[in-house]
Amino acid sequence: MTVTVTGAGGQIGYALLFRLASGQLLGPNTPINLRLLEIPQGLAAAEGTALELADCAFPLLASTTITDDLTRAFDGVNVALLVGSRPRAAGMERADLLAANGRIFGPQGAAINAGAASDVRVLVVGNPANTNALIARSHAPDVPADRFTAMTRLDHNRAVAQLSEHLAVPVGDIDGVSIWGNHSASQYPDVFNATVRLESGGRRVVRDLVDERWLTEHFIPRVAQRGSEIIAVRGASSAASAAGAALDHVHDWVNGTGTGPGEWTSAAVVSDGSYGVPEGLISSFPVRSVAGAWTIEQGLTVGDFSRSRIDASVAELLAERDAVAALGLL
Ligand code: NAX
Repeated sequence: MTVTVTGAGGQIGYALLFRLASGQLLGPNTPINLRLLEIPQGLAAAEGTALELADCAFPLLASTTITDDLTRAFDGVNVALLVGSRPRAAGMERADLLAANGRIFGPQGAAINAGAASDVRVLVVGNPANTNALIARSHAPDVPADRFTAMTRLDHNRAVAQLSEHLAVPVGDIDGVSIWGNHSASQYPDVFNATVRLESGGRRVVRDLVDERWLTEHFIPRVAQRGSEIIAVRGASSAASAAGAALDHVHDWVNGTGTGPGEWTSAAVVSDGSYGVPEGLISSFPVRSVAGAWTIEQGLTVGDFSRSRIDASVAELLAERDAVAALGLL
């Protein structure tokens, strides 16, 4: 399998590539041809990482190519992890940020359209992830739209971890958490369909174990602003946890999620209109991977508390879509 990682010289790249090459992305039986895409000023860092990858002598790593050329990077790609993006600089307006990223993700989408393998799967990690994925997708008309996704798995994992800590139960005993909307502070982590496995074998509904005040004042803002919390404490943005979530996303996409009650995860996928999210928008949903494709979990309870929060995050996605459309980036 050919796996392309953009922004490979950055800190997520450094946390991601060793686990990826050891087999944690596609499993222990799939050799990988790795393509590392960087901008010219990032090539040396990517080359340094590639030297260390070689020194790990990973049996599954068949080849490593480092390039700043889009055609070379995406030729025959099966899995594209689009990590590199243009961060918001001091004083940068939102339109400038969207325009700068449009100049990155438009050409990358076009290169994927031109050269990717027919089974290509794309995960956008670089922010603003949902809208960057929308831009890439709009430049790849020959690739099925559902192959373009954006990462909210880190938000999902953060939500599960917060619940686990609050309820003092193992993370593996929690099911049915969902992230809705945009990968931004407006995202909505939803526990209304979540349950906790009991030692007796039964399950308890999470909503019966947490009060609304904890949800509104602690859980929702802490999950949504966890990235800022990490920066404040660590002095740098999340990298290892973001890399872990990217591996989780692609691994589950390729290998499938659980089929039992509540065994879904979260990913930003192209909306089919489910739950009132406008068709075509790349929004986070509760999803399962079935036969290698994401499907949106249907029939979940969405009460007023959840509805207003989903709508607010979707409104932000629509505003981002309108802004990039106005800039001619779609
Ligand atoms: P770094 O600044 O450490 O690395 C980014 C790398 O991308 C740099 O080496 C840079 O040279 C490269 N790059 C920039 N433009 C490029 C282009 N056009 N083609 C190829 N490479 C390019 O950032 P890092 O901490 O690795 O984060 C990467 C992105 O992930 C950022 O946009 C960040 O906001 C985003 N995140 C997304 C998360 C999510 O859950 N979706 C969570 C973590 C992270 O914040």
